[in-house]
Amino acid sequence: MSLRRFQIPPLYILASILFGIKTYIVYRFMFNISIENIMQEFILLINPFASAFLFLALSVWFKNKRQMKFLRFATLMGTLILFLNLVFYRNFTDFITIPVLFQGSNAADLGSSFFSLINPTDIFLLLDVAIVWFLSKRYESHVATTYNKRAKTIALSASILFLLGNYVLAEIERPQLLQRTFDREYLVKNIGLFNYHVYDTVLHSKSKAQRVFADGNEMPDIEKYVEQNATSKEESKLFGIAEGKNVILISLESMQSFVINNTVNGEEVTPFMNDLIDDSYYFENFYHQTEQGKTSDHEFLIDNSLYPLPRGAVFFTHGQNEYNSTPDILKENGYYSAVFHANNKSFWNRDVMYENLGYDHFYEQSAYEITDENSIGWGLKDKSFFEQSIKYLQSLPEPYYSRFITLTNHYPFELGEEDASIEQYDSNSRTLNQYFQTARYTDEALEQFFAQLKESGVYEDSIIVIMGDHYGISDFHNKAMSMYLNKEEITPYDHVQLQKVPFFIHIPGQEGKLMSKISGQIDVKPTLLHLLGIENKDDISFGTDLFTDDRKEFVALRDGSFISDDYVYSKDQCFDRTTGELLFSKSVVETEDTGENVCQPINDMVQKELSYSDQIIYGDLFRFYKINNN
Ligand code: GP9
Ligand code: MN
Repeated sequence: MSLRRFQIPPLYILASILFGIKTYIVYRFMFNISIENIMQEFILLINPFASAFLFLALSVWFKNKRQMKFLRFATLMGTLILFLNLVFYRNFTDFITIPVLFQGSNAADLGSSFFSLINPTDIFLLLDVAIVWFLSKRYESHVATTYNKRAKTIALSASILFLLGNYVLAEIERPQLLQRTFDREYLVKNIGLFNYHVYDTVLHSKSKAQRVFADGNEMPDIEKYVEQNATSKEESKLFGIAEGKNVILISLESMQSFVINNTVNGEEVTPFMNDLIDDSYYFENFYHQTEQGKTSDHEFLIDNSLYPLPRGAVFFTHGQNEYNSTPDILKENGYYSAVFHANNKSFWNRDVMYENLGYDHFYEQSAYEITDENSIGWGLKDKSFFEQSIKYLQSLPEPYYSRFITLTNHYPFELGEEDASIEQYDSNSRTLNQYFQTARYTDEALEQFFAQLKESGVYEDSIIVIMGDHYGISDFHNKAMSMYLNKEEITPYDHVQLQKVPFFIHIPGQEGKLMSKISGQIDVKPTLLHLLGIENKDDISFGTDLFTDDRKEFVALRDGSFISDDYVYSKDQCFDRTTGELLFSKSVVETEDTGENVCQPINDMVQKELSYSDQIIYGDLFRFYKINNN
C-alpha cells in the first residue's frame, strides 16, 4: 500500500493528536480525577494535547532520520511516564513526585505489588506508539520532512501559545496554582501530567540546591537567638497538669475570632464556643500565622513551632526535611498519634508529610463513608465527620495525640437549607453572608462531638484543644466586613486584628481562664508539651509556652506584620495596639515629620526570626542538629 494516495498531516501533529486522545482517556477513565465544573472538564480535555504538542513539536528541529527517532522515543517515553503514574496511582491514589520516587518505603511498596497493579488492557496504551513506530519505520520517506524556517517557527509559536492558553485557563480556574501548589491532583488536572512533572522537577532542584549549600554552620547563631529570645527562663505554671492524658486537637476550618461572642441578625453565631470559654483557657488575642499553604501551614506551625514559608506550601516544598515534630517527641514519650481529615490524602501532600512528621495513622477520605447526603462543598459535613471518627478514636492505643481538621466552614461556605440554623447576613458579599451559617454549623458539630466524647468515655482522660486554622474572609470582602463590624473602613490595623483565630485549651475538671496575652500558632507546640509534662529543653522552636510570663514580646505574622503588647505593625505602618492610632507611617514621613518609628526595633527582630526559621527549612538544618527529646 502506498501512502502517497493519502494526505496525512505531519507525523508530529498526528502523534500529538493520538497521544492527546490517549492521555485524555487515561485521565478521564483510569485515574479518578474529580471534575467539579465545565471549565475543569474543558481544561482537562485540552491539556493533554497542549503538552503532547509542546514536546513532540520539538521534532521539527531534527533532520529526517533523527526526527523519526525522536518521535518514536518521545511517544514511548511519554507512555512509560503515563503508565508508571497509572501503576503508582492504582496503589497510592496519587501521582509520582521526585522525592516520593526516591523515598524508600513507597518505592518498595510499589515494587512488591507491581504486577498485581497492571491490567491486561494497559496494553492499549501502546497503540499510538505502535502507529508512530509503524509509520516512521515503514513510511519514513513519506512522513519525515525537512521543515523550513517558517514551519519551524509556526510549530514553536503554536506550542508556546498552546501552553500559555492552558496556563491562563488554569490560573482563572485556580488562581496562584503554581505558587501555592495546592494538590497534585489539581496540578495534573490543570496543567497536565507532563507539565506537572516538569514543575515538580524545578521545585525539587531548587530546594535541593539550597539544601546542598547548607552545612550546619548556620545553627549556632540560630540556637543562640532561640535561647535568648524564645526560651522561657521561668517554668510553666501548668507544667505537667495533663501528664499522660490523650490530646484531641481540633482545627476549625476558616474560623476567625470575630464571630466569637458576636451575633448576626440578633442571634449568637457560635453559642457552643461562647459557653466553652467559661470553662476553658481561652486566648482572645491569638493569631494565625499562615501564608499560601493555608491549613497545611497551620499544621506545620502547631507541630513544629517553625514558621511556614513566605511562598508555596512547606508541606509540599520541604516535605522530606528532618523535623523535630510534636508527634515525634510524643512518640518518644509513649504516645500514639493520628490525624483525622475527610479529604483526599494527597491534598497538601499530607500523606507524605504526616509520615515524615511521625504520625502513626492518617484517617483520610477512604476511612469515611461519604455520600451525596452527608457531604457539601469540600466534602464530608463536619457533623458526620466527627460522628464517624469516634469509633476510630476509641480504638487508638492510649495515650494518644489526635488531630481533627474540619471542612464545612470552607470557602465558598455552602450549606443546605436543612443544615442552616441561622439566617444569612445581608450585605454585598455572598461569601460573608453565608459564612455565619457555616460557622454556626461547625459550632454545632463541635457541640455534638463534645457530647459524643462524653458518651464514649473519651472525654475524662483527654485535653481538648480547639483552634481556627486561618482567616476565612479575605480583604476582598472588606466593604461587607466593615459594615458588619460597624466601621467606616477596614484599615491595615483592622486587617491585622482580623487575623485573630479562636484558641481554646479545655482541660476537663479545670476551670480555665480568659487569657489576654498576645499569642500565636507558633506557641502551640511548647505549650502543649509543657502541659503534658515534657521539658523538651534543647528543641529549636520559635514559640513560647503560653503559661509563663517570661515570653517574647511579639507575635509575627508570616507577611512580616507583627503584634506586640504595645504596637501593631503592618504594611510599613506602626499603630498603637490598644487605641489603633497611627504612630508612624513610612509613606507619610517623607512629607511631614511623624516622629521616629517606634516599631522598628521589634520589626528588626521579626525579620531576623522569620529569616532564621526559613534558613532552617531551606537548608534542612535539623539534619545537623540532634535533639534529645526526653
Ligand atoms: C483541605 C482543607 C482545606 O484538605 O484542609 O484546605 P485550605 O484550602 O483551607 O488550605
Ligand atoms: Mn483551611
